[in-house]
Amino acid sequence: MRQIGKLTRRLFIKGGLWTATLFLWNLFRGTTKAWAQEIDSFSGTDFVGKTREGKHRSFYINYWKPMRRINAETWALKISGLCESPTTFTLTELKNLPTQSQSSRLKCVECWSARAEWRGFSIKELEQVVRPHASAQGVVFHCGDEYKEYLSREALNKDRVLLVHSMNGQPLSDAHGFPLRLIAPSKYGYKNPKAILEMEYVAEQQAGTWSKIGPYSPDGTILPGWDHPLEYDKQARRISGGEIPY
Ligand SMILES: Nc1nc2c(c(=O)[nH]1)N[C@H]1C(S)=C(S)[C@@H](COP(=O)(O)O)O[C@H]1N2
Ligand SMILES: [Mo]
Repeated sequence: MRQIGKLTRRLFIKGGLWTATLFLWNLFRGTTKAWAQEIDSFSGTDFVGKTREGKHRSFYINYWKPMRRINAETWALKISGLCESPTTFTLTELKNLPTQSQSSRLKCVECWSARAEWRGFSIKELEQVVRPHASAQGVVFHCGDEYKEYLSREALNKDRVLLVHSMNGQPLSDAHGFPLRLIAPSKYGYKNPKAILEMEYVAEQQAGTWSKIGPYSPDGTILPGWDHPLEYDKQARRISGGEIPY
């Protein structure tokens, strides 16, 4: 009996210590977690999947995966792969490049389209610096939400294809691809990658995220058919393929 008494007492002491340790550990974890949330209130974007809850009501917002908010101070556009001088550009450097503005319509394969005024620069401005090799056929865009898209250099160097940092007179919002996105008006929305982290010059065409998961062409040129502009009251319009003129 005395033996048993000793044993339970020992177990109790050990168990108590263990419980206390667990308690303190959880307390510590709890407070550090709360503290981390306070300094990083955007640890996942609010805009995963598809929503029309953004500031620009004529747009659906589309993000492939939850994403950490991009910090303008620490973000830099990385240019890698087949080029003479791979380098990085800060947002300030990119904003200092000669800018162009254009009004163009973004059309998703899921019917809708919407128009905005975009402001940015041509890829030529970057290519003068990084000097892609002759073997570089195209660019893979790596995005903050692990979205990936490929465009040929030929497509990227066309008129009205811009890397933009501003939408309707404001810096791009997180929802629409802060700090930098591609606008290629004759291609479907999925060829307009947002929240770009890196541009990688590659030798061969690669399938992007969307053409891997859906029945969508890797090339992504808008085909003749119908469009449902969100700001035109559900009135479907005929389109003849390529950039939408209205
Ligand atoms: N990084 C990233 N870019 C992306 C997408 C995405 O999921 N992630 N979706 C694409 C698709 S399918 C469309 S239609 C447009 C939508 O642009 P918006 O969100 O500015 O309306 O973004 C494109 N760019
Ligand atoms: Mo889309």
